[in-house]
This record gives sequence, C-alpha cells and structure tokens, in this order.
Amino acid sequence: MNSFFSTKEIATALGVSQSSIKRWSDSGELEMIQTSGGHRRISIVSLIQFLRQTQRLLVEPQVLGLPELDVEESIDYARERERFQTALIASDEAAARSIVLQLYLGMERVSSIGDQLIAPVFAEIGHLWDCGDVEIYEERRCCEICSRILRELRSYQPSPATTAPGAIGATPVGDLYSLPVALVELVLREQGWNAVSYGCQIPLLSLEKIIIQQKPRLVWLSVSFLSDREQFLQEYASLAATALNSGTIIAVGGNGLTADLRRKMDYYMYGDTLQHFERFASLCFQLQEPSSADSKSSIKESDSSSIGFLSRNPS
Ligand code: B12
Repeated sequence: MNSFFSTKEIATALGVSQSSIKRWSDSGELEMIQTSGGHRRISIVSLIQFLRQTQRLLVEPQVLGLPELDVEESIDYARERERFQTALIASDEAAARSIVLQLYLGMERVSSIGDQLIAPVFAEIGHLWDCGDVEIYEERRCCEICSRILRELRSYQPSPATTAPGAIGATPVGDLYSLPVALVELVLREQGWNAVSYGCQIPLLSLEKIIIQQKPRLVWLSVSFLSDREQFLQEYASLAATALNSGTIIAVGGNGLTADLRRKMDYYMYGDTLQHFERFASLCFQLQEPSSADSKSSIKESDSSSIGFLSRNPS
C-alpha cells in the first residue's frame, strides 16, 4: 500500500476538488509534503488523522488501497462483534479489516475497539476452540489476521513527538499472547506516548535493563499465561523494584493475573480493560518526570484503576 498520494488521488478518494485539498493543506488541516520535483504529496498517516479529526468520509477508498466502508451505519458493537467473528473464522481478512478500519476512521478510540470488539470476539473464539467447534489452526489464523490489522493501525498513527514520554512493554517468558500487548502500545501511541512494545516472551530481567538504560516514564506488562507463577513473582519483584528506583511507573494487566497473584505484586495500576488503562496513562502523560526520590515509598496504593500514587503521600 502506497504511503504517499497525489492531491488528485486524495481528491478522488474524498470526492472533492483538488483546490479543496490545497486549501486544507494551506490551512494546516491536512499535512502535505513537496517532492524535490515540487509535487505535493500527502501521507496516509496525515490523511487518516485528517479523516478522524474532520469525520470526512472516503467515497472511493479503493483509490488509496483502503477497504469499502459502510458510510451510513452508526456504530453498534454487538453487530460489529458478530460480523468480525464471522469474518475472522471464515478467514475473510478484507471484511475483518474493513470492520476495524471503519471503527477507527469513525473516531472510535483504540481502547474501545480492543475492549468492545477484539477481546470479546477472541474470548468467544477461545470458547469455540474449547468446545471443539474451532480448530487450533483456525484460532491461530484469526490471531494472524488480527495482528496484521493492528500493525496497519499502528502504521496510521503519527510518530510521537521527540519530547514525548517513553513507555515500554511486553509479555513475560512463556506467554505467547501477542494481541493484548500490541493493543496497549496502540492505546499509548494514540495519546502521543513514545511507546514501544517488545512483543512476547521477554525475560523480565531484560526489561529491567531497558528501564535502567532508557528510564521510560512507564512500563507495561501484559500477562495472559504463566507456566511458573513462583518464578514469575520472583522476577517480577525485581522488575518492580528497579522501576521504583528509576521513577518508572509500572502498569499491569491480562487474564493471567489472577487476584491472588496480584496481591503478591507491586505496581501502580492494574487494568481489567484498555479503557481503564487509557485514563491512567493520560494522567501519567501529563505528569512531570517523577524523580526517583519521589517514588522511593511502596508503589501500590490500590490495585483497581484508581490512580493511587497521585495521593501516595497524603501526609
Ligand atoms: C488466541 C489465544 C491463544 C493463542 C495466542 C496467539 C497470539 N498470537 O496471540 C495461543 C496459541 C498462544 C494460545 C495458547 C494457549 N492457550 Co489460549 N487463548 C487464546 C484466546 C482465544 C484469545 C486471547 C486473546 O488474544 N484475546 C484478545 C485480547 C485483546 O483480549 P484479552 O487477552 O482478554 O485482553 C484484554 C484484557 O485482559 C486487557 N489486558 C490484557 N493485557 C493487558 C495489559 C495491560 C497493561 C492492561 C491495562 C490491560 C490488559 O485488555 C485487553 C482488551 O480488553 C483465549 C480466549 C480468551 N478468553 O481470551 C484463549 C485462552 C486464554 N487459552 C487458553 C488455553 C488453555 C491455552 C493453552 C494452555 C492451550 C494449550 N494447552 O496449549 C495455550 C497456552 C500457551 C502459552 N504458553 O501461552 C484458555 C485459558 C483457560 C484458562 N482458564 O486459563 C483460553 C481462555 C481459551 C479457553 N476458552 O479455554 N492461546
């Protein structure tokens, strides 16, 4: 898929005149570059952000390699879940892609798409696998299709500002669940974080090294499956201590973190959903760099999505 388009292609896709495109570019609404040959070009990132901000609809999305979008329909997640599940299990990638892009271009936040579409549909696919109605290879194919769609969404997100706070995340060793950790990265990048996911199966000691070297403002851990809980708790305790000493805020989530496990862990925030996390992350985004001295007292004030640490020193 092209990442830069001419004003003519964009005008056709939007069903407007080229002079409108030039006007939006001159007013700064639609970012444009000029080639060395003096030709105006618009990146897909600028266009997608323009469409999200102006809620303008593409009348000929195929000109830009984007799927047909149902312009009339209002967002109904129950209907979208049914359609998304059917498309995934039928390996109809174009239909699955169109459903997610429609929501994204419709200004739905990534957290809503993750919590209200992707998580429940995959929970259902998991249930169908458990009942033998879906084969392992079908479940895997659904994951691969969804991973590609999330990668495409990431390619539409603007690059973070050079001054953006840093965030890193991963899943621990033994945890092969790639969708939730990728979704958290998208939620953070949508807020403007310089968020980088290290993907699956990262030794927590390795994450510690990144914290010491890069001093990110936030580290997130997505835990869907643990092969050895005691070993995880040990390694996690060391990670949390390093984060604490570096002034790095640690946030965790995932179906693998049962309540009894969480009681044995230290963290700033546990999120059942991405929408919980999104609110917490937006507060952390506005924060001044917490100095390591500040964070030298115990992390966990409360383990729901209340932002305990902001009232950590009520005294
Ligand atoms: C896809 C899948 C896999 C795939 C993942 C592939 C991939 N590329 O990602 C693979 C093949 C790895 C897999 C393997 C197994 N799986 Co599996 N798997 C699933 C499935 C169907 C979907 C999981 C998923 O990605 N969901 C989509 C994400 C986005 O949703 P989510 O995980 O719920 O995350 C949400 C929240 O938890 C939260 N969140 C998650 N992480 C974070 C992080 C932060 C910081 C925050 C704030 C929030 C947050 O936000 C998300 C969005 O709302 C689930 C079904 C289910 N109920 O979840 C079964 C499921 C989890 N698997 C199951 C099982 C049993 C297994 C195996 C043990 C099977 C086996 N015997 O081999 C292995 C374990 C292997 C391993 N070492 O990991 C069972 C678990 C049962 C149990 N009670 O523990 C389930 C529930 C299926 C079932 N119904 O039985 N699986």
